[in-house]
Amino acid sequence: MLQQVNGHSSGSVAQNLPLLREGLQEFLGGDTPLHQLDDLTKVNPVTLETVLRCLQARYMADKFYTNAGCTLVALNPFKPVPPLYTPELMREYHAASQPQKLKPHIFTVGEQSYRNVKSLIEPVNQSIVVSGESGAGKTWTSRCLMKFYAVVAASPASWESHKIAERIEQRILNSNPVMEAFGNACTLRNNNSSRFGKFIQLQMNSAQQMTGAAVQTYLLEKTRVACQATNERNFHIFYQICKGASEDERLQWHLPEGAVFSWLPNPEKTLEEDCFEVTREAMLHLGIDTPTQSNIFKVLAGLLHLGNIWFADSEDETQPCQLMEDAKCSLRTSALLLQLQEDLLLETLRIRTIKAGKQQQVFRKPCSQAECDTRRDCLAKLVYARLFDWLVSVINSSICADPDTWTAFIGLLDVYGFESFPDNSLEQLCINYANEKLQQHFVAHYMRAQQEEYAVEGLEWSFVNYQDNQICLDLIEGSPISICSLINEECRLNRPSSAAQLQTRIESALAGSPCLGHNKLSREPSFIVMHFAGPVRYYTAGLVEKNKDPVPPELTGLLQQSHDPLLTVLFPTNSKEKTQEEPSGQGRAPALTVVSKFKASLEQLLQVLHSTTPHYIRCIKPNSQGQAQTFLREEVLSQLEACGLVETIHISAAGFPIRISHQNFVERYGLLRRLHPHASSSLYCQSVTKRTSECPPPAEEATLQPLLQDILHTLPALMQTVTTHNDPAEATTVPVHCGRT
Ligand code: AOV
Ligand code: MG
Repeated sequence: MLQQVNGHSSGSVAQNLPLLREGLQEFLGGDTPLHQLDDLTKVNPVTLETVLRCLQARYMADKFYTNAGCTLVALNPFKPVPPLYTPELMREYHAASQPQKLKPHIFTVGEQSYRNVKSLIEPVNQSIVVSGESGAGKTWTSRCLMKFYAVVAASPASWESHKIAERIEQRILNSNPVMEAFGNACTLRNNNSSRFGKFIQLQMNSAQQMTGAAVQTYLLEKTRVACQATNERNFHIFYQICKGASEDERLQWHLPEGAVFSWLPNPEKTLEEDCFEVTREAMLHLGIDTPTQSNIFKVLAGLLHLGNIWFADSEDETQPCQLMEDAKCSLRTSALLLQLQEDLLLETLRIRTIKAGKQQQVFRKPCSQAECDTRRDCLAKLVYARLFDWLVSVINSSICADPDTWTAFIGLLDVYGFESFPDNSLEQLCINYANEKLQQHFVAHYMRAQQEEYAVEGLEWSFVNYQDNQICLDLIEGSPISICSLINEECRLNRPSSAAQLQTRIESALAGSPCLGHNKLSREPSFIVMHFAGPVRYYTAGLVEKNKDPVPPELTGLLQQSHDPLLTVLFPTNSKEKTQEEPSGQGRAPALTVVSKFKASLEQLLQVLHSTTPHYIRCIKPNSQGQAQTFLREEVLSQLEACGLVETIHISAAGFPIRISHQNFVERYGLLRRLHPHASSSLYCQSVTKRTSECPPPAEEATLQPLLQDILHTLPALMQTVTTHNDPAEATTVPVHCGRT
């Protein structure tokens, strides 16, 4: 049971300590101009309109970061703001006795997480969840946070003993350009859109130095290798090799100037992400030497040539499709670059082998032109996805520290943001599903859990209503029937089913869900999900096939016969791996579908997040054109609504945002007891005072001053109320009221 202590008695502490009064005044704010209000809990009254006005005023005054209670709002400047990210500024936040008193910044969140790792008795893992829609600035933010830790958590010894290139922090930073070159692409929403999810654990030793890192990635959008939407591009790396290769390399990789590749749309678009040199340099630092790099780029060039192989339907169904005349050269070059036998490559692309009967007799069946195209695309996706995973494992082996050298981690989560395109398919369903899960983590952790705790502990509290996205998640992933279960069932039954049938099935089985939108005016079979961030129409054509993601065993078999050193590593010949990874030969139902694998990996991620102390950064996109100094109210408004920012501010303003464990509280502030009766009455609840055995002996007056300053630092609004549990065995937190009432 919690006991709430009236905070009025704490006035005497303020009399004794001018510092405390100053802190209180600042906390209460005043007639501050809107753009100078750096905490949205100080906006009065807190409504969507006032919050929007404040953010707009700040954006126009080049103030891109604003506190919003437990979260930090980050507006995308869409222009370089170098002074915001200098190492000097990083050090300033790091050295500050009270970083939260400096201007709101991602470095405050970074520093807070960093201090949390050490300040508690047991090292506690931290996570920083960066969210926001596509193009809002998540990847930028997590990159800056990594730079922050590379500066503030660098081990001093290594500066002397190693060259820059070998330093662990530098290697960790170098993982970014490599992973972005291979995993990011230009989309309609963002020129540098992450097409995979990433959770990086920055590993800290007991001296709070970063000793290593481990990257976990989630579902790369591999379909992009062979299929790009209008006005979008393939992964950056393909453009980098085509634009940045030397004369010699062009010869080696068969990439003459001006060569046209069907899998390389919009090459004329020049992006800063096209810089090949940066990728190569970073790969070198990660231990991927020049010959290995050349091998990788040669294989990628092989894929580009593969994409230029086209077939024409054969007039005689018993005969294989014809290779188009101008594709012959592409076939030869592709086979050469991938070190495959040309005729075997051709045969595998256009002839299916089926094992049937008791004796498992092998039948050969010519594929239709459409099937040949699918097999070609599948081959490219297979190679690219394995290459990406391999790169991640190489990066991990280069940056991961020995388990016994670190004690806690700070996790940075940067996944693909919510997206809605004219055409949405399984990729968008997975991406938006991931975003729903993260939103739910926030809702569950903050909105719900916090208020429920107040109720359980008997605190006076008027419940703040919030939008719970559980209903939407039930629609997507719930059991027994949900969108995922229906798509999976189609895969399991392995029956011919049209896009229209799938639409009907989803709409009839899930008609009761308020999150299934009314599907009118659809040009093709589709269904609409009302996501927390807005409605999205998903087209059902190809959904089941994408979910099955079938890999004909002949394709893996073909790649296993390659003489290329890299492909030999990516496609080893041991059969164990084959049965694990390719359960989905043609005609067979897959053991694990894309959606079910994704769901399992998301659940794992959330388990990790739940085991950490989370911090939230909400990235907001001020306009969808990516223009600086442009704040489109409507667009920002919908993002604020979607993430429930106003509700978050209400809960933060009225709630107890600062929580420290009971034990830690006693250890830290125990010696104030007795010595300072007023302080003790305000800082302490009776339960602590009663438990004399836990309290350190009383301190001298001299010790008290720094201690009170520490309190000021940790609990800027302790003037109000301090409560704690009577039974510390049962209770673990000491919520500190930080409100203004
Ligand atoms: P995202 O990660 O949230 O989208 P990014 O981090 O890639 O978005 O940001 C998009 C672009 O906005 C960047 O390429 C920069 O040009 C610009 N930008 C973002 N933050 C800043 C900043 N603090 N200062 C200057 N420019 C910035 V996606 O990956 O699409 O969900 O899947
Ligand atoms: Mg990104």
